[in-house]
Amino acid sequence: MRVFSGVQPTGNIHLGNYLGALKQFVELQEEGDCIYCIVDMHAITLPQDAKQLRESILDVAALYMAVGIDPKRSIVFVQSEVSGHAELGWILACNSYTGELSRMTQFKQKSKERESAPTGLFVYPVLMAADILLYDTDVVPVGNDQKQHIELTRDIALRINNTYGETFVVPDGRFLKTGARVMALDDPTSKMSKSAENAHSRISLTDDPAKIKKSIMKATTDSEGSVRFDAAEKPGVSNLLSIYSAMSGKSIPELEKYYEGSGYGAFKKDLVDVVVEGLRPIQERFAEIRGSEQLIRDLKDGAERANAIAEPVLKRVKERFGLGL
Ligand code: AQP
Repeated sequence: MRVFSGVQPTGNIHLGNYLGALKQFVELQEEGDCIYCIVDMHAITLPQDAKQLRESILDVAALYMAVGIDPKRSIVFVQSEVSGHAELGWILACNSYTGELSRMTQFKQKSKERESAPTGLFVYPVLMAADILLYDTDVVPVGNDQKQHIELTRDIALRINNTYGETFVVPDGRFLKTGARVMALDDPTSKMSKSAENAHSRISLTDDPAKIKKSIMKATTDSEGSVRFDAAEKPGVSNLLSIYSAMSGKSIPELEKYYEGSGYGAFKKDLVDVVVEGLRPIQERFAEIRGSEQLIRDLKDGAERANAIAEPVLKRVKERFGLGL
């Protein structure tokens, strides 16, 4: 089973990325052949500071390894180091339609905040399809917010297979039950995001205990005062319960029972401890890996190994389309 997924280096990985995607990345190493990418070309669909982007690429790579991705067992690399992504992206762009891309909710959300949206933001899902199809991927572990993009990838692959003959493996998304959609702490109706303006809307994996405490204690709840899961009526408390459950391994009913009769204060304080202790070993490993020269060596080696898989796939696609000599 070939597994592929990626994270954008648009800031530090947060609990949503971790619980929705990265935890699966680590687990899947037991089951398949895993390729994990730092998708820097996706990051530039919105303006980035070049110096900051380079740092973020290395931060995300070190965080991948700090949460338990083994760069020897899996392939870890930076997207722009393998040119096949851009090449295949163009071929897929010629086989996708503006109508289907206009329906992507992520594009609608991100473009509505600006006067004029970059073309790259519009074709982002096509590049994502190329990332996945370039490696004959079977399974794509992602958060729920990526469901629509995975569907589009499947549609494009099937369309090309039907028109040009068997060209691509048609991949499946893999979504978790708990953590698949972690919501913002300040607004539990929108997802936790790296690029949201309010830093207290998220918990980054590298946040120190004081920041974690402040963000959780400020988190939006409700006036009812009872710790119970009800995503529609109590989205804030339900989000905190999901985070608590995913970080501690305790079930939501177990937590509801434990906090029966106690207010939000005690619940939030315990959640602070669970998150701080859960992130401590990751932060210790991150500090070691981020400063090491081995990190760059692992990424270079990863790009070579990724390229060795991508090249024959791209050759096959070009042959099907009659491209080149
Ligand atoms: N809130 C979330 N809950 C669960 N999973 C999430 N993911 C993102 N946010 C949540 C999953 O994390 C992986 C990497 O996401 P990404 O960096 O490629 O892009 P994104 O989904 O756009 O993430 P952000 O954090 O919201 O970044 P910005 O702010 O830059 O757009 C994906 O598998 C995603 O599903």
